Amino acid sequence: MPRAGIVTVAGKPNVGKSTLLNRIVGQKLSITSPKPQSTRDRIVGIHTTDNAQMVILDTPGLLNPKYPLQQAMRSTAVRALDEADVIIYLADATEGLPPSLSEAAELSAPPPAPVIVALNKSDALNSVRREELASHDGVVLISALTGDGVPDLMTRVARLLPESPFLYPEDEISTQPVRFFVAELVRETVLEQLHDEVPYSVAVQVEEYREGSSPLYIRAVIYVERESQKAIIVGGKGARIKSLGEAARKKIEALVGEKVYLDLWVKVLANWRKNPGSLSRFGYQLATGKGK
Ligand SMILES: Nc1nc2c(ncn2[C@@H]2O[C@H](COP(=O)(O)OP(=O)(O)OP(=O)(O)O)[C@@H](O)[C@H]2O)c(=O)[nH]1
Ligand SMILES: [Mg+2]
Repeated sequence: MPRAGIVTVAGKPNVGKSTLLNRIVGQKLSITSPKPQSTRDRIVGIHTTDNAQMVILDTPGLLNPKYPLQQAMRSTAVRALDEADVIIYLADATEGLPPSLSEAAELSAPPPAPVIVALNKSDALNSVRREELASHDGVVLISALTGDGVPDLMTRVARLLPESPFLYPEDEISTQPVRFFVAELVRETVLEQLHDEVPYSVAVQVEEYREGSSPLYIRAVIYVERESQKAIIVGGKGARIKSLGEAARKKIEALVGEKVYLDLWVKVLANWRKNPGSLSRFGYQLATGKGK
């Protein structure tokens, strides 16, 4: 009997969860950034081998929420922990041994699935420190960036999966639609090119995706919270939005494997991060009361 199940990757912001998902799936699905809080949704990546299928859930970094968008991010991460068959608790090796997942995430009850503690960014350690950390029982040292230690982690995860037929066709790599990933790539580009509060005030929606057109026509809207942010995104003589559009278009072309015409717009949706209606419009789900 093969093994199959849900593997949730959770941990503090910026520890490399999305980089790990991309490494396991072998394709850039989840956006990554040196800035924390880049992932806001649950990102699904599917990894299938001869005898195991892992449905990997990348999650927003666990933090203490300060406003409704962060509450939605936290409850998304907590729900993904509840759904897991196996949990990879990822931490930054350069910060030493982490507190337990329950402690770090301030969970009201321990997570229901077995937890593997993986310390990432081992490439940034000196050899003495690396050996010292590797000597701790129950800790797997990895580098999502170089791939070091990832096969060993995968073997340990596979052993903990329940016996089950595969849940998805073997060649499936995600359950999310391409337009979701397109919007995320635009947001990643904003994280790369803009700083301070602006990227955090940005949400992106694909409003038109003209299947069959050549080049593939995609209209996407960058939503910001204030007029002043809109002015920054547009830039002098439209220079910034042009450069955002060019960089995002290249990433989208790599994803869809064809030429793309990216029609990029900027709109203001005042204080959307605090507004439940706006959050649900962007697909960010606030807590249902459970698991908070
Ligand atoms: N040196 C090193 N850097 C890494 C490694 N893995 C990830 N990073 C870097 O760490 C930063 C954060 O990576 P992400 O994958 O976006 O982290 P995350 O945990 O998904 O972050 P959030 O979604 O914001 O919670 C990026 O700059 C990555 O390139 C690693 O193994 N080694
Ligand atoms: Mg992430």
